[in-house]
Amino acid sequence: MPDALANPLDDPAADPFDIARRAAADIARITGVAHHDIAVTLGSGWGRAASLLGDTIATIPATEVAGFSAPALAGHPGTLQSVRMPDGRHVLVIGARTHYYEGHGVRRVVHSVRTAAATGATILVLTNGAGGIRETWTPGQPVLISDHINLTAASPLEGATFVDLTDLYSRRLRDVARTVDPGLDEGVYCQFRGPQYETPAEVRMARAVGGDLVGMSTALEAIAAREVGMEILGFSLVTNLAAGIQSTPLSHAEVLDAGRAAEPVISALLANVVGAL
Ligand code: 8IG
Repeated sequence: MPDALANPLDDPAADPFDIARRAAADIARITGVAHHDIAVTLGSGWGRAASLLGDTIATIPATEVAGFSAPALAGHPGTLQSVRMPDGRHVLVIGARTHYYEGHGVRRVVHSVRTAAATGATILVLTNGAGGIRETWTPGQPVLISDHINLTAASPLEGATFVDLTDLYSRRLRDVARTVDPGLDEGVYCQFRGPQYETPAEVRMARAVGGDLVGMSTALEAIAAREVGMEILGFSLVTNLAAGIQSTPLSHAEVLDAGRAAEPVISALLANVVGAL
């Protein structure tokens, strides 16, 4: 007998794009908004952007939408929000990220991206909290993602799906972001599986191979977004310097504190950038 609490994505025979279309239909029905133009995934520290984007039409618990699950992490609200911007465009704000380290598989990790595409969104803005490798960066600083290195050894693509990842983090959208804040620096994001933070040796490795930021999200989501043809903008909030770059041990509390302190500034930045896209 099927378990009513089971996630349909956990059935290996299910088509994840079918479930994404069902999720989009759930969102349209519950919000009353038939089409979204832009999707924004909110990571640690970015949570207050939604209310600055425009009028919230509806906030729905992610658990009411096909394929989504309850949040695993305190500080992540587990909601989807439909926001109407002053120019009339609709933004789907995703506050319900599933991380690869949760161990539920890549289909669940990228379900919000596929759902956003199925609602009509053609632009995806991915935000996260990350460790900074460059010594000139300080906690609380937002950085544009210019490219990524996927160190998870996983992929959201199934079968012989050969997807080009050139200019994955759109140069055009990064240029738009810099019209809002010309001081924005950019760097290469390395996704590790986590949930442990890196060893100092792993951070030196990440730096040696061209990484500037270390985190546990975003790269797999960006790959899935490219597969469905979305244009991608990525932002990291440097919440801590990566292990060994800073002299003190990393703590989740420190990460949350840095996020809270930076939140008003970076949320306003994000809202202004999305308004300009
Ligand atoms: I916030 O230093 C945050 N997320 N992998 N390393 C990794 N993820 C992070 C870090 C970090 N800080």
